[in-house]
Amino acid sequence: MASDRPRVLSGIQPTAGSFHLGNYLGAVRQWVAMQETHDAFYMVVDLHAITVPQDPAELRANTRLAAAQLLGAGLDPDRCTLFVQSHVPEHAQLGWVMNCLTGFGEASRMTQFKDKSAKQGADRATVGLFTYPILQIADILLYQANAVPVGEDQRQHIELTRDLAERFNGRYGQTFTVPAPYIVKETAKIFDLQDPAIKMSKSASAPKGIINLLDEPKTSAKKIKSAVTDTGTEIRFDETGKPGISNLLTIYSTLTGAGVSELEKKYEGKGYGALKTDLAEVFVDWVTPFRARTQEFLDDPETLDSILAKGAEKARAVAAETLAQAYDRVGFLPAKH
Ligand code: ATP
Ligand code: LTN
Repeated sequence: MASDRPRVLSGIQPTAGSFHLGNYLGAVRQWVAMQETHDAFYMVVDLHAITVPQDPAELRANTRLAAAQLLGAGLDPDRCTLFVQSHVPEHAQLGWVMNCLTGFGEASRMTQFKDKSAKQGADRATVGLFTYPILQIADILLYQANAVPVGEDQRQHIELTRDLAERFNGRYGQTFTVPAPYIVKETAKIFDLQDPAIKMSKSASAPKGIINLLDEPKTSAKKIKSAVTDTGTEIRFDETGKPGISNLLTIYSTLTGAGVSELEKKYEGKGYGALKTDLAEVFVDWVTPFRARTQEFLDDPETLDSILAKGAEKARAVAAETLAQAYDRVGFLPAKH
């Protein structure tokens, strides 16, 4: 089905059981909104997941779990194309071509690689982790995406994607759409509840600092109530002076739709405790139906798998066309059938 809407593409890794609140507010929330305005392609990036060691049974379960959470968050298979990256072999195929166009130095400057490889030690970090951003480039360019909704930490990868699209187009003729990052300023970086100097992250946050959406809501409510706050008592949005309170205000505002200044007024003269108690309740009210919807898809793996199979079929139709064009431009001899 051809569409005159702009294209959107994004992906999320099945590397943890549960999404966290940063994933939802920074990325997935935008995915849900953009199904209404864009021709939307969203995927669970299992090829990216194996850049660090994965237990096979867990990876398979987490891939289904990620898809169920995306549906639970509001993706609608009638409004978007939801699929699993490894079901579309064109990603790895275009990835190779892109590897051959990317400079070694250029790839070496990716901060995510530097952080993650430093954590693992140079000997344990794989070549796959090094070329991770280049596979991501292929993901995006295959779908001729105009916009890529992600959190702030992904900006550098999208910039590299733009550079590579322009390089390929310059060398071989117009082939790829040059994509733009779609990063919502307010929620681009949700911070750790215990350490508002770092982003909420499945690999870096301590358990008390991260809100996992599939945890018991009571557990998350407790974490919100014990979030670190700043000195003073005033509830005011001030990212440098009051990073803890500002983070809670961002979360509150996004989950309810109330403006930050409205919230500042509402809590004038009240203490941090009142804000945290109310936010805990807001979160529980939001997450309870999310968990129930996710569970419905987990309880019905046949439906889930059939959504993913249809998604892969739709995705392949688009990806195969772009790959054929790219192969032709590069000078590969067409295979005769
Ligand atoms: P890791 O800790 O392994 O890097 P992660 O917790 O950052 O993982 P990803 O799976 O890498 O999560 O991210 C999925 C999406 O969520 C990406 O678009 C990413 O930019 C976004 N995201 C992740 N953490 C945050 C955050 N704290 N605030 C806003 N967006 C985020
Ligand atoms: N690197 C991304 C996941 C990802 C992605 C993509 C995001 C893989 N391929 C294509 C946008 C577009 C991350 O969230 N860590």
